[in-house]
Amino acid sequence: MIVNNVFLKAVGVKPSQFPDDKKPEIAFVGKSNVGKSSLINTLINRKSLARTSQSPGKTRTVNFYEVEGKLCFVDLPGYGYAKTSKSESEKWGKMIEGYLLNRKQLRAILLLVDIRHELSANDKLMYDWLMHYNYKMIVALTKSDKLTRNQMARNLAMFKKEFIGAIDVVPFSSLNKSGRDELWGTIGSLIETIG
Ligand SMILES: Nc1nc2c(ncn2[C@@H]2O[C@H](COP(=O)(O)OP(=O)(O)OP(=O)(O)O)[C@@H](O)[C@H]2O)c(=O)[nH]1
Ligand SMILES: [Mg+2]
Repeated sequence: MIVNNVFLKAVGVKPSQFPDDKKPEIAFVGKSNVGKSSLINTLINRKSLARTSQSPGKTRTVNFYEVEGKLCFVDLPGYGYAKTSKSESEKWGKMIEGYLLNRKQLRAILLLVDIRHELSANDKLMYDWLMHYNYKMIVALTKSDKLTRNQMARNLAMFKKEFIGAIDVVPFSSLNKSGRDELWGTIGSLIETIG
């Protein structure tokens, strides 16, 4: 997919601030610092339209990026940020639920996990919750540039078993762009079939 036309359409923390057009949306979900904003930048060929940071907790709002006038990528704040206070994490929960529940335009979730690590309790909760609600899910295994080919193959096989309900499980690197084409292929056919 060649992307020429993308812009930040809306930023919000509650449903009344979310855009109300009908474009299909894909939401990027995962632990803080796993690489959600970086993955969006890679998919849309932009260096830093979605703001990224070395320290977790960078994305604090729900950010809507319209892509080629056709679909919308939704960048969400990450979960499991250790320094977050209880009231902050309650706010996070409300914001995420406010988006994920009842969002008619939402067609699929792109769930991100770090390919190097075992799933956290929060990752498992999120996956189970998403499966329970029948979301269509694509999994990106991020930071694959940090592993050797053998390690990558081993962890990919492990994650495919964990994420048995996902449409696709794809090793990905925002450094060397590997996995980009496969992710676009899966996103493209999903949008074509379910619009
Ligand atoms: N080596 C490597 N680093 C990555 C990759 N993807 C992201 N990073 C780095 O990981 C850090 C976090 O990336 P972000 O894209 O900001 O992560 P995020 O999931 O949006 O984080 P929050 O907004 O805090 O939830 C940054 O320093 C990125 O450069 C990757 O594929 N490979
Ligand atoms: Mg982010």
